Amino acid sequence: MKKIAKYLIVVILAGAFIGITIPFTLIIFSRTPASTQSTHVHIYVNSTIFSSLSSEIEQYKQDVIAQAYTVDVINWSLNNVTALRNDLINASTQPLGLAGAVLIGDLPSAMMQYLYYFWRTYPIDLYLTDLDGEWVDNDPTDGLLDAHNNGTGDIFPEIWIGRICPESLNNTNHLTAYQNYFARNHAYRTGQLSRPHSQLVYIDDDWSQWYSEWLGDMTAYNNITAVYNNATTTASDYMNELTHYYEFIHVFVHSEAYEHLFGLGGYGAEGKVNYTDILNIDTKALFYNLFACSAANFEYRNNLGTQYLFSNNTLTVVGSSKIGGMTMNSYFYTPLNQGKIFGEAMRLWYWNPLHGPSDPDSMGMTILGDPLLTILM
Ligand SMILES: [Ca+2]
Ligand SMILES: [Ca+2]
Ligand SMILES: [Ca+2]
Repeated sequence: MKKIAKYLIVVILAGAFIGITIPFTLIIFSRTPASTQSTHVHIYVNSTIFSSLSSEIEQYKQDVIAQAYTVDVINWSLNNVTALRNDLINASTQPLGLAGAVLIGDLPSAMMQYLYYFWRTYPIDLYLTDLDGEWVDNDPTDGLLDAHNNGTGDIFPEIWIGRICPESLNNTNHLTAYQNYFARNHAYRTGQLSRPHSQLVYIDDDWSQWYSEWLGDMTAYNNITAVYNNATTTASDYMNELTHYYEFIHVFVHSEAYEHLFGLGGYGAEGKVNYTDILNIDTKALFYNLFACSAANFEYRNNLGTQYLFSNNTLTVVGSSKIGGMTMNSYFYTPLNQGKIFGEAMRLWYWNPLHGPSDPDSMGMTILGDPLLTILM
């Protein structure tokens, strides 16, 4: 057969195959999480800290390889979040694909604006995990995103991201914070740091009436301590709980980026816990989920989420960089219970049918710390 004839048959067959399968594929998988067959990870390290953390990064890389991932460590110097997203998109189209990325150091983030009594801004890492959706900036001069649409893809995340950066803290030596973080990260991965497999669920007044619903969604742990009596849940009681040996703490409390406000309505009538308190408390938990408005706004000076992360033993913090927090928690905790990594559990949570990325209150959900850990290591 002549070459041209072979070519035509291949084209016709391929055309028929694509024509038949694509419509069905789109219908069948339109609300099912895009699979992450890829086991390839990008670790971006800000060039300003790359050489001073070289041994820590190498150890971390080896630990991730030991998890059966392939790893590219990238010395990154561009302060341009579009360039970072394009690099992720490009990686995802290569033969190895891309499961997710770890951002170490002060790396760029997209900022979005929203109206809640007044105009506010927040860093949005969904911009870096939804690789095929459309991000709209109506007035590009301000550099703030305004809308998120399906575009030619969908609004759901294809990959996961986690940030390891203490540089928003002005009360901590940053180099020491990085070194201590990676030391305990390695210790956890090698069984040298562990806790009783347990969770504290701490629900302050404005959410306590739904305690049974919240607790029903806490599907990662069997050993759960629940505190939801309105009179008991106070700043001082919570600070005491932070010194106890739980593996995971999930707290529901009104917050600003820099402090928790206990009591009805967010006025702090039952006391406040600010970033300095978190710095000074000998916290024991390894993981946190902060249902605490803006606590994970990692661009905010001395934000709580970053302060928790670089507190004594912490490995990973989940929270919102804006008003809102995690609802439909079982979509996050069930994957964790199955041994999935934090990054993938968050990615799957974003695919939940009711409070995924179409809900503005979900769009700030982010991971501070290592997204490659599991609670079952
Ligand atoms: Ca804008
Ligand atoms: Ca997408
Ligand atoms: Ca209370």
